[in-house]
Amino acid sequence: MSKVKTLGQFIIEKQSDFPFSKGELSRLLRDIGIASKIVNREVNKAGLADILGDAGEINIQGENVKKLDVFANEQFIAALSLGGECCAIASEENEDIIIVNNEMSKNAKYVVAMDPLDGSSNIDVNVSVGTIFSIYRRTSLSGPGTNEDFYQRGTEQVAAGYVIYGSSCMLVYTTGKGVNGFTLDPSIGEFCLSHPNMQTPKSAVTYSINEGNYVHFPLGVKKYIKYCQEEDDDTSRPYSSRYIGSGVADIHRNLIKGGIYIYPITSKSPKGKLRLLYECNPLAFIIEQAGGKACDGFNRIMELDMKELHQRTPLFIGSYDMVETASSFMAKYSSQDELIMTNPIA
Ligand code: AHM
Ligand code: MG
Repeated sequence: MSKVKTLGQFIIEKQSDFPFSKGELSRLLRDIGIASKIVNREVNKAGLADILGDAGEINIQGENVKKLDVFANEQFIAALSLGGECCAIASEENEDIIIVNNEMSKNAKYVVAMDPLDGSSNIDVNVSVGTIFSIYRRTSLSGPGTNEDFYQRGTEQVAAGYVIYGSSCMLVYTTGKGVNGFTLDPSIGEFCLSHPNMQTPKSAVTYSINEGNYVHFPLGVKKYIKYCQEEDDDTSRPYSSRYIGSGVADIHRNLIKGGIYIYPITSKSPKGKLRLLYECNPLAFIIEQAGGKACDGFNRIMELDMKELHQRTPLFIGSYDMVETASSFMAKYSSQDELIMTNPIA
């Protein structure tokens, strides 16, 4: 008898956690798993196929779109549309929501927000990239999904997860009852439970931030970085600096080994760079479920109001004590007014 538990088996087993569920959420997670496997196959052969480099478009965030971004976006949209459990999709790659308006989906209960290929600057250099997803119950009653269905706080997420296309492919997700990680076994084409009940260390010795932007950081972040670099035996400082530039990969490593990831406001990105809906909220849900913490420097990420589909926010996320310490530097040396002044929607 094989001891391997596949993602499909695990999802069915866990369905009993939701006594009134009719299995829609399980099928949605299954659809995401299928799209991830297809994207992983393409990521693995990216160096061979003609899918490297720019697709020659600029996305709505003003960044170059890579061919794999386009491919991943299409795959996830196709899987979610055909699956019949989601009535609208919000994607980093699309300015407006995608309304799934086929007979099967138009009255579906859920909406899905996603960053189909996070870390896109790393695609053509064989460095890990990822997909992030976040699932909400719609707030509109029936018919096609609406923008308002996405304007919910992160605390309302029913499930969230990410896929990391790394040295192995992993899918990590939560439905609010802990975090579980599955590794793709390419020989059988299945995600298998490899990291049950993931917990992140309360404190650790790694900080992840793009220090190239140092001069543009708020004083609280500059002071915290200096604190990380000071010598102190009791707290094992100086800490190590690790920054891949793929948020999913940095946060996945920090989830397992402990650490803090920060993307603060900078004068280049006065509202922060990362997006609340499909990057920060799902990552915050996972990290909190694993015992960590996520804030914008002052406020809990999952309690921020959603006012724009592609809203940006600063992000401090990771080991609980490290995020607390970084926040205390923000409280001491920076002002929440910096966020409000530079962020008219805050
Ligand atoms: P993307 O979704 O366009 O790939 O941007 C998000 C990424 C994060 O994954 C990563 O941590 C960060 O942006 C890197 O930004 P920078 O190059 O400014 O450090
Ligand atoms: Mg991203």
